[in-house]
Amino acid sequence: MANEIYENLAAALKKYDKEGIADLAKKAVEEKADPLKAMDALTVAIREVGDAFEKEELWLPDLIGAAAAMQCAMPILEEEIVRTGSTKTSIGTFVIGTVFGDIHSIGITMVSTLAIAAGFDVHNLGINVKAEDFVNAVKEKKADILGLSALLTLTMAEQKKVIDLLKEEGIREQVKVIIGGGAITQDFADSIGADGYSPTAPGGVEWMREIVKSS
Ligand code: B12
Repeated sequence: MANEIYENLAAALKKYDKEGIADLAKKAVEEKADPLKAMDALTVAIREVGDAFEKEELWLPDLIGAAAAMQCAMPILEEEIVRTGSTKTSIGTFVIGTVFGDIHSIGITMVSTLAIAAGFDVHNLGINVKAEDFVNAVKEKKADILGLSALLTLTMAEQKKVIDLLKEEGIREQVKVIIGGGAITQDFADSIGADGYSPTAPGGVEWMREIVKSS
């Protein structure tokens, strides 16, 4: 039964069926399906749409349709993740955003949701965030961890720019930086001096929990 709901969610995303996918997400919650598995099924499906776009089998309106459908299901699943995982006291302060020039938002929404559920005080700066704005937010919020997302090969360099600016401002040692996003690899993370990298939102939040535990 549960597997069927994940398959149906993926199928609704591929049909860009905004109403149907929201109903299925509600059904998944009602039937106590695992919201993380539901998100995983949607992530796999939207990546398949992305792959077809790369091969020119689908076009930009398809990406937009798939993203719109995904964003109809996500808030319902996120609410369930936060509801079942939320803790009262903050275990650390986390600032996250997608770097300048990049408007992909679904990945940071997932990381933010899981971080809230894990007990972090989360400040999601959104998309297209300039290096200065990341650095200012780290100072203002006294962030323990900064998360940077980049989905485009073209915007990966912005992650380095943020880390360099933290160094210039003399606050690099005060904050741990974790990076992620479709284009990112561990080698790239090492090359720009990031503290952490994860290809997945749950993996990233697990790393964050370990960091605050050991500090
Ligand atoms: C949906 C989508 C869009 C939507 C975005 C809507 C939105 N609100 O986000 C729209 C239609 C707007 C869009 C636009 C574009 N897109 Co687009 N898009 C995608 C698509 C299909 C899915 C992205 C997504 O949301 N995935 C689902 C989420 C959950 O996955 P994710 O973001 O990777 O996040 C996961 C992990 O990476 C990780 N993670 C992410 N961030 C972080 C951060 C931290 C700190 C951590 C720890 C982990 C982490 O956690 C998440 C879950 O586990 C991808 C294909 C793909 N394979 O990703 C292309 C893709 C990213 N897009 C691409 C392109 C080319 C574009 C455009 C340039 C198209 C165009 N010609 O205009 C524009 C770029 C505009 C811009 N300046 O940013 C290319 C990028 C190629 C490249 N390497 O540079 C891709 C790979 C498609 C392709 N195969 O060609 N896109």
